Parts: sequence; structure tokens; C-alpha cells
Amino acid sequence: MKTILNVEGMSCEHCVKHVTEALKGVAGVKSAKVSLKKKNAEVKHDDGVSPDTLKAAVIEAGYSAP
Ligand SMILES: [Cu+2]
Repeated sequence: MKTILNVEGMSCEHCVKHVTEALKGVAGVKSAKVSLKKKNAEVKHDDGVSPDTLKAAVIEAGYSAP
């Protein structure tokens, strides 16, 4: 399954890395491709992972997921 999340508040590659690691830390996430330019994250994950869980991880890392 693939989910594309909007991510706001990233300003540099460090933020991208931070969000990527936060998403990869969610159980069931296979990969996370975060784009600073597009302000989003393309996340591949198991069917049991809900978009809300992914959003929560982004928020917990200090960014917003509108
Ligand atoms: Cu940054």
C-alpha cells in the first residue's frame, strides 16, 4: 500500500532526513521518500498501517501533516 502525505514545516535536507526517519520508525512501513520541494512524503507500507498513524509520526517529529 502507498500513502502520500502532505508535510509542512520542512526547510532543509536535515528536516527531510528527520521526517524520513520518523516515518521509517513506524511499524509496518517499508520505505519513505520525502520531498522538500513537493512538501510531501511517499510512504510504502503494510495494509494495516493507517494514514493517521503516519501523520502522527510526522507531527511527533515536529512537523505538520495537514
Ligand atoms: Cu531542516
